[in-house]
Parts: sequence; structure tokens; C-alpha cells
Amino acid sequence: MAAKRRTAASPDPRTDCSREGLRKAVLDNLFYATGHAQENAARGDWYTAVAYTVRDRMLKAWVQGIERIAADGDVRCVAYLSAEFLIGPQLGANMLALGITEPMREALASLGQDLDAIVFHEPEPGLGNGGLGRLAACFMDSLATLGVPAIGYGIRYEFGMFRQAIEDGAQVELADKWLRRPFPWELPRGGQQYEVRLGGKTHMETAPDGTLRVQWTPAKTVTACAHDIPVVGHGGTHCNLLRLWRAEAVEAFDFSTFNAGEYFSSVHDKIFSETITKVLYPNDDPYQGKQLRLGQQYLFVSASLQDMLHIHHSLGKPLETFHTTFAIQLNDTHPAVAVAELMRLLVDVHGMDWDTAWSVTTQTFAYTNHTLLPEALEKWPLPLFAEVLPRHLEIVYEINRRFLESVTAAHPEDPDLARRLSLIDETSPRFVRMAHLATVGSKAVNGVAALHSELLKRDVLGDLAAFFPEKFTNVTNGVTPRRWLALCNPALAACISNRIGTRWQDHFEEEIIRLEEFADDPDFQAQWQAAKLTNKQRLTHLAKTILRVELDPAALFDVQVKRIHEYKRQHLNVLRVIALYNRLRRNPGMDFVPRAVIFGGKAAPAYYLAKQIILLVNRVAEVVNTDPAVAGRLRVAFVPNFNVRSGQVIYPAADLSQQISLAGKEASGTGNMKFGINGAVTIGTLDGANVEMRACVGEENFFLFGLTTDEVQAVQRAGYSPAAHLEGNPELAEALDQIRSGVFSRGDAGCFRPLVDNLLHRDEYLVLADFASYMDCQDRAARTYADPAAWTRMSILNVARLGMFSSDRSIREYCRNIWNVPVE
Ligand code: 26V
Repeated sequence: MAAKRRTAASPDPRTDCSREGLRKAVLDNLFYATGHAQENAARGDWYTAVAYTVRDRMLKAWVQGIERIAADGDVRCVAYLSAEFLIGPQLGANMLALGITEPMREALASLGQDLDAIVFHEPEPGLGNGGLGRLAACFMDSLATLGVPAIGYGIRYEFGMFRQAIEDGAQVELADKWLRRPFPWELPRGGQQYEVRLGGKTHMETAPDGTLRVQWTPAKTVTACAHDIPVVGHGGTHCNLLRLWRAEAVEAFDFSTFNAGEYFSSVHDKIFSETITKVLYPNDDPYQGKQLRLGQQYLFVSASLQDMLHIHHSLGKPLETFHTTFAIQLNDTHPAVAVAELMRLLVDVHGMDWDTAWSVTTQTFAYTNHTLLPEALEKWPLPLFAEVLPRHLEIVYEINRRFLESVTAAHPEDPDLARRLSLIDETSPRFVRMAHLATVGSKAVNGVAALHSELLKRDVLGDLAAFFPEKFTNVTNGVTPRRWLALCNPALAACISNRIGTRWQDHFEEEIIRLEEFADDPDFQAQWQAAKLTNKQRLTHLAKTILRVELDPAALFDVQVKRIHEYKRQHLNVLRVIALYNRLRRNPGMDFVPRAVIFGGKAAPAYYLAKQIILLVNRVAEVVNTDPAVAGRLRVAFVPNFNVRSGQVIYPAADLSQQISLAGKEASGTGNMKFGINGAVTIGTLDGANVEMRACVGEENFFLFGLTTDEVQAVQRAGYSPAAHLEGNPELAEALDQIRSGVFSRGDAGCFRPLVDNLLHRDEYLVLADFASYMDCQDRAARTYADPAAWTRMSILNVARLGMFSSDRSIREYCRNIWNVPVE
């Protein structure tokens, strides 16, 4: 039989986006990709079939995106280097970008399947710790939406962020085996493989042209293999690439010629190689002896740079113009070894002279800093660095020698300056300071919120900023309104679109402000409240099914979800809950605005006090939720395993967003923005991006409390005494006393001793100093919530005025001020 020719009337089955076309394609994929007929397909099989159907519809844009990068040498391509990309579930986001969610929903309904259940089935790639990795994912979304050619380079961890279970109130870590089934959104690229060397020695050799060159003889060589994930922009026309590297053994063994001993040692070698990309490290763990982590960083950096040089070369451009092909952004210092690696590739491998190579390097890189905590600045013990990267240490020394020469020449009056600016921390043991390497090797350095960038210049990187004032700048973080409003909050999105159309999805800043005029409109307020209620019911359902905690959707949903850390002060929030509880017990008949206080977040496995805080939340929940005097007016819940997926349920359900870090500690925060654009009002300190959010929404629409950065510094300089804050504050004294005496630990008085002792005698993050101000502010928030029209107005104005916190705005600023890349 002759094959039927496709005509204009019969659309391509792989790209047809009609309901009928999708229905056929899903059935086709169900059979041919999973080997199941409709009758005996399980939920996971349906997921695979739907995912492949959506992927087919992305492939054309995907291939064009790659071709555009590899063929158009005139447009500078952004290379975003990040050890983490917390991309979250892909199916829903990709359907939204292609605009096929509704036809797909109908197609599946006609097959007796529920799209939401299938979307919910997708395992989440947890390839990041939190804010930093999620920011990288939001930026990839915005780059694609704005049509900027970009490649995200990172690591394909076999085990991502651990899964958090709560057992008897305490955190338990479980391995995250997200690749149990093949991940449908990645394409392994056999053609893109690079060898990466580790360890060994260096020596000088005379090159054929008579020049001296350094040769590096490694102890080990591993292969980095590319796995590509498409990042499709809103509207589906532009597609960029996330290229993640997986370590494999170099395949050069002829096993038949080996004797038994060599066979075993070569298999052992294979296991070692594959270990490199095995597991994601928690970012808020101190760096001690983590050789493997340095190996991970170097592997992805080296492979990515080799890949970029390969692309640059294939464009036929000379090496000296590398920086016109790529703008490389270093997401924190995790990829900072790239500065030394690019120098090595240019000088040692391609024979470029040092000065030209340095000029290319410093025009290529830019560095984003993400922390104000001095202990979080990455530094590698020198012996460890020397062992893993002997050649790079020599290069770092040479960069440093030349740099310090210029420092001393410019500032002969300050003989100590070289010590402070040096890439090497000369204390014993000695360290390589990665933030210094990144700064010296970059053309621009930015913080992630206005306050953070100022404090970077003043304190954390003060000497570097004084030496390179022209390099330092700010780009305030943002979040994608596609995932963090359109996708996660269909109820509110519909309410918004009914008034102002849908253009806000990719022109957020311009359009969302148009909601302002409806802030007092009773009809609009009613729709707004209905949307919020829907979302609160969704979270209530989740809490009931996974936690067996009954929440009241009419209560004020008061939420703090983020990594657990002392500086973020979840314990301040708990102390407040205990104080409220005591008020209710003392006076059960009091006028009380019902509250559901919801917590979520992971603690680094080795962070003892953070784990104590989790236990305390759960123990307090146990007491409060079962006390008849409370009568359900105060409920406490800890949602386990907070991740992108649960964030998509939690942010939309919040009335009040807790952003209560000690001023001067949170670089930016991005959860604050996600809550805000979903209509939560913030209670917060003047920290990170809260400062700019408050300026945008207006001080009357933000619950501010706490010491300012300057006040914090003054208190600390004067000698802080936490216990002094107990005297005038019996509520605080009582709460601490109850924790200490075992009221919240089933009578075990020793249980929370470390936490309480820390607060009473050290309290590095001034929890006790801010307690009174926090309580007052909470009371104000509750009074406002009791007036629904006033509260709803605040909620609407928050959304309307937070337009600048779209990551599209952040990316435009990077394009214009840092990358010099054209953008609409
Ligand atoms: C690292 C460490 C290492 C040692 C001990 C304590 C500690 C605490 C935190 C970290 C992580 C620093 C990098 C990071 O994740 N920063 C986050 O980046 C977000 C995106 O810019 C930003 O919104 C958060 O405020 C910032 O904490």
C-alpha cells in the first residue's frame, strides 16, 4: 500500500495542538513510549505519554534555539553557570508556555484522565538547595521569554536535595531518587562529551615553536556528558537550553587484555568517576574537607568552558574574540574556578599570551554574590585545592601576584591592603578565597537587592569594592510570574485576567499595575477573596491528608516557608506562637482573630540548632492543636519536604508572609516576592528585597517591625545582652521558660536546652531584641485582617505594585548593564 502523503488538511501528529490531535498523540505515545494499552496504563504511564506529547511540540523551537546559538556569532550568548538549577516540575510549566493546557485537559478528560492528577504525579528534579537554585531557574525562564539566546550550564546530580520526612517531630533525611524513571525532559547528547582532568602534577615543556608551556599530567581523567533540558519561553517560540553535566568513566579499556587485577581496578575507577556528580551538597553546610565538591565544581566548569570554546571555534571566530560570543555569569562562587580554567585553556592549551588571555577573561565573566554571612563565603583549604587542581593553583598564584603588584603600586600608603585583598587567606591553614578570585576575574560584581549590594560594598567585600568601584552594581532579584502566578494560582490568575487581560503574563511590570484602580471595587474584592479562599481550601486539603491537621480556611493563614536557619529566625515566629497560645489559655473568651500558622523548610543535615527549631515547631503544634482552651482558633502545621511543588500550593494560600530575618542578613529573599504576587501581605524587617518591596507597595500596605541594619550594628558594638530583654517582657520570659522546662517536650526538660541557652546567652541574630516589636506588629496585622475590605485592598495593592519583582525585569537589567546583550 502506498504511504499516505500529508496534506495541509492533515496536520503533523507531532505538532498538532488541537484537542483531537493531542488526544491521538497521547494515545500513540502511551503505546509506543510506555508499551501500555489504555486499559492497563498506570498514572506514571499516562504521565510519560503526556510528557512526550508536550515535548514533541517543543522540539522544533528547541532545535532552532540550539542552531541559533551555534550559527549566529553576532549575538552574544549568555552562559549562566550555576551549580544549582531548581527547575521544579516541568509538565505544567511547559504546557502553559505552549498554551496547550486547556486542550490537553479536554483531550485527557475524553480519555477518562484528570490532567491535574497527572501533573501532580511528576517527580521533581531537586537540583538545588533553595533560593539560589530557584533564581537560576526563574532566570532561564525569563531569558527564553525575552528571546535572549542563553545556555544554562550546571550539574546533573543523580541525587538532588534530600527528601525531608518528619518522624516524631524531627527531620529525617531520605535520598532523592528522582531518576527512578527516565526523565522525559532531557536528551542525553552523546556528541557533547569532554574530558576533565583531576589531580596529578605539572611540569614545563618546550613547545614545537620553542616557547615554554606548562604541561599538566593528571592523576585521573573523567568524561563529562551533556544532558540537555529545553527551556521554552512564554508563547513557545523561543527555546533555550539547560545543559547539565554527568560524570562518566573514560571509556578506553579493552577488558579482554586485562588481567583480573586490572579489571577490578578499572571498574573501581569507573565507580569513582561516576561519584563526582552523584549528589548535591547542602549549601548551608560549612566547607570542610569536601574534595568531591571541588571536583563537582571543576567538572562542570571545565566541560562548560570547553563546550563554549567549541561553539566559538565552530563559528570561525578568532580566540581573542571569545568574549564577544559569550557573556558568562557566575552564580555565586561555586563556578568561580572558571576564571583560572579559562586562563588555563587559553594559555596552556591554545598558546595565547597571558595578557591577552587575561583581557579576554575579564571581559567575559561577571559574578553575582548571594550572601552577607561572612562564614558563607566560599574558601578552599590550600592543600585540598593543590591536590585536586595543581595547575589551577599555580594560575591563581600568578593572577594574585600581578594583582597584588597593582594594589601595592596604587596604594603604597596602606601596606596591609595587599593582605586584605589577596586571593589567598594567609591565616593558618591557608585558603583560596573564591569571592576574591571571582571579583578580580570579572568585569562586574552584583548583589541581589539594593540593601545587599550596599552592604557588600560597605562590609563583606568592602576592600575589593574600594579598589574596583566601577565593577560593583546591583540587580535586584525577581521571580517568574508564569510559574509563580499563572501556573500555581489559576484562581487568582483568572480573576486578574478577567479585569486586565492576559498580557501581564509576559509584560508583568507594565500590566499588573492596572489592578490598582480596582483595589476598592466591591465586585473585584469579592472575586479576589473567593480566589484566595479556593487556594486556602487547597492547602487545607493538603494539610489534612498529609498531616492530619485541620485548618480553618476562614482563619488568617500566616506562613513562613524557607530553609531553616537561625538568621531567618523561625524561632522568633515560634516564640510568638507560644505567646499567643498563652494569651488564649489565660483568657479563653478573648477576642482573637483565628490563625493558622504554617511552617515549612529543610535544615542542613549537620545543622543541629536548625533541627532543634523544626522539632520545636512540631512539639508546639502538638500542644497547641490539641488544647481545648484554644478551640481551633490557633493551629500550627509544619509541612514536610518543602519544595517547588509544595510551594506552588502554599504561596497562593497565604494571607500573611513572614519575612523576619535579622536586618542585614538575608541577601534578597525571593519567597517574599512569590508570596507578594500571590496576594499575601508581608510582615517583615528592613532586610533584603523587603526594603524595595515595601517602597513599592507603600508603607501602609506592609507590616514593618524590628531593628534596622544600622541599629543592629550599634547594638552589637555596644555589647548585646539578650537576657536584658526578658526583664520588661513577661510574655517572652514565660515562653522561654516553658520551652526550657519541658512544656513542649513532653516533660523532658533537657530537650531544648541548646536552643534556649543559645538564645539566652548568645542570640547572635537578636531574636529577643526584636520580639516585642514583632508581637506589636502581629497584633496590628490581626486587627487589619478583621476588616476584610481593608485587608483585601492591601492584598490587591501588593500584587498590583510588585511588578518590578518579575525576573523579566531582572534579566533586562543584566542584559543592559552587565552582559551588553540586546533585549526588547
Ligand atoms: C551558605 C552557608 C555556608 C556556611 C554556613 C551558613 C550558610 C548560609 C547560607 C548559605 C547559602 C548562600 C547562598 C544562597 O543560597 N543565597 C541565597 O540566594 C538567594 C538568591 O539570590 C537570595 O534570595 C537569598 O537571600 C540568599 O540567602
